[in-house]
Amino acid sequence: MSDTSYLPPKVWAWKPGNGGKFANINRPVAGATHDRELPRGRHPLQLYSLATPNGMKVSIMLEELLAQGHAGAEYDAWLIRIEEGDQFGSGFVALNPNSKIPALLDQSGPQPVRVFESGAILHYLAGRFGAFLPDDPAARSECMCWLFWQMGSAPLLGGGFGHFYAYAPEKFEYAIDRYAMEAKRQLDVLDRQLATRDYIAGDDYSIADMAIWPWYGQLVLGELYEAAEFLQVREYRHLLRWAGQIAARPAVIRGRMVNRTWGEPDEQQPERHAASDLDRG
Ligand SMILES: N[C@@H](CCC(=O)N[C@@H](CS)C(=O)NCC(=O)O)C(=O)O
Repeated sequence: MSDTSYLPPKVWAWKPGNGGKFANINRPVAGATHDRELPRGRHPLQLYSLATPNGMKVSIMLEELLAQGHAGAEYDAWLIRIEEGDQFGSGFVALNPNSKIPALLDQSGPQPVRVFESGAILHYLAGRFGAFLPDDPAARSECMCWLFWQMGSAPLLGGGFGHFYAYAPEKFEYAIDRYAMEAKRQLDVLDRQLATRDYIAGDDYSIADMAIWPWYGQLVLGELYEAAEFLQVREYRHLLRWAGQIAARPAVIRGRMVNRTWGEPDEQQPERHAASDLDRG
């Protein structure tokens, strides 16, 4: 233990800007900070997002649906710049009171339907188009188990390991150890699962793969937190096989570009309003 251990005061008080990455957007209260309506396009589905792992789950799903021929999945993708606080605008908060991307508005019916939480959005779209979620009750339940597994597990990977390994203002051995252990345990869970099946929930590609790949697939491919060597991801060979297969899917390549504002210029598509926006000839 360090000799400068923190002794919590009787009552916690907010110290704005504690130095960590994203410190400027974190607040201990919810709700809108400013009035701002969201733009709306002409397509049935309006996506408000950013190409983080949680955000790209939905653009990947929409591109997969379009690739399967579901023309009703056409969408406008609008950029929400979370580092600039767009998620606290009144229009966004009306779609997602939790102020986090991604959020979806389905304006195809008589009343618009809002959906927030990436897992709920994947489930909503799978139900609406009858795709990427098995009909058979046992297979469907298996798929939902893994979807919920991702929603419960990834905060320990992102908010725990990723935060303390990559973003915190100082390196704390206790925190990095604790979350590296959990991250490796989760990678082993997935690796064992993928040793006996092609995809996470069985023989077919599903919304469980779309939820899990942006976190764990990108991590083992060395595209998250620059932690591939630290976590010795090459140990997880079944997971690596699956990660590479998913990364090569044309809809995944397209979906990852949507609402992206960093990386190589031809990988970025800050807004998407037509399929042709993602053509890279
Ligand atoms: N459980 C949520 C998590 C969404 C989430 O954490 N989004 C982050 C970006 S990956 C965000 O919008 N952060 C902005 C903020 O915290 O203010 C989901 O899966 O949709």
